[in-house]
Amino acid sequence: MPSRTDELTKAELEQLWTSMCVAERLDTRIRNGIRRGEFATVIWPSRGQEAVSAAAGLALRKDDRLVTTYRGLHDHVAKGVPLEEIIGEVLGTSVGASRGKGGTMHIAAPDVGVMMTTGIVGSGVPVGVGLALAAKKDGSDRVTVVSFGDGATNTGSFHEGINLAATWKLPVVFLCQNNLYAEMTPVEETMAIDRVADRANGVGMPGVTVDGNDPVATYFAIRDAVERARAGGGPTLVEAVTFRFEGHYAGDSGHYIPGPQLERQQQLDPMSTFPTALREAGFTDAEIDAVREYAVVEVEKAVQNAVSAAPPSTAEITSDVYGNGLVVSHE
Ligand SMILES: Cc1ncc(C[n+]2csc(CCOP(=O)(O)OP(=O)(O)O)c2C)c(N)n1
Ligand SMILES: [Mg+2]
Repeated sequence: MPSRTDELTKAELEQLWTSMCVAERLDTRIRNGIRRGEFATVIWPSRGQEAVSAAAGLALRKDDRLVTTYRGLHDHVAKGVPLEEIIGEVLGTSVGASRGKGGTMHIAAPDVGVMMTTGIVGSGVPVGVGLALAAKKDGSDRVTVVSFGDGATNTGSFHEGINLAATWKLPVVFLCQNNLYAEMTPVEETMAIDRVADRANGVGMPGVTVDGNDPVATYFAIRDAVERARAGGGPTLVEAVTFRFEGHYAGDSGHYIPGPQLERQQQLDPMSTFPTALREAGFTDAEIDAVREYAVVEVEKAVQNAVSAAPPSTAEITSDVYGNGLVVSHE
């Protein structure tokens, strides 16, 4: 049960719940559309991880930056990418955030701070470190959050990136969404430590583990790390422990997830537990349901617009692919 709910305003709690509901609906609606043959695409479901992304969204300013992964549709929602641009990109149409040329794995929306989505596990870490270095050199107080999975913390780019960020005290928060699996492999088969957050010790920065199914606790963990980074205190590794209820990709049945683990995790599903906390905070059932209905309506509107949008024009095949010869110098 969220413990610090009373420290948030009603509007903040509503923002968390709205972000969670929209992310959950978006993920479910796209999976349903694929299954029914309504459209063909691929997604890596974020079902179960909605509390983590909602918390990050609440903790960040619009001009703060986010780097995420293929399993990042919930992160895109939380950072404010318009739904039509997300679905448009997932369906490869001209209304997509990357004008339909990137697909699910390559959603970028710089206007709201989403600088990169990547399919290369661990590769977001050095990119996020570079964005943080740029902010520091520009004298900006912008913070960068890099979101990635537990498996990514086994890569060299993760260790190299966090070491550099800690050494140079860069304004970046490393957000590990530990969903207990990397593809089909459970986390205990890929690392000998209990807490991913302990990996921060080796490079001299704080590491915290938080219940990623509790959006309020996760919000405070990320907010503290963001404040520290903004104030010049350097990076933090935040490990949010959560669960991925679906398979690795839409279409993977997840048959390798043991039944008892699934049942135990279902008791902790944030989409079921957070409403209890909201009721205790004074929300009525009607208010809670209205947000769910809002999510259904908004997602459906965006799906219909994206489905009827044109594919990218061939004239655009090289636009946004090559640079304009622009040289950015940081003297
Ligand atoms: C460098 C690299 N190695 C391997 C892969 C294949 N791969 C795709 S997803 C994945 C699992 C990553 O797990 P995790 O970091 O926990 O993220 P999650 O999918 O659970 O969100 C792997 C190994 C890849 N995309 N990139
Ligand atoms: Mg994982």
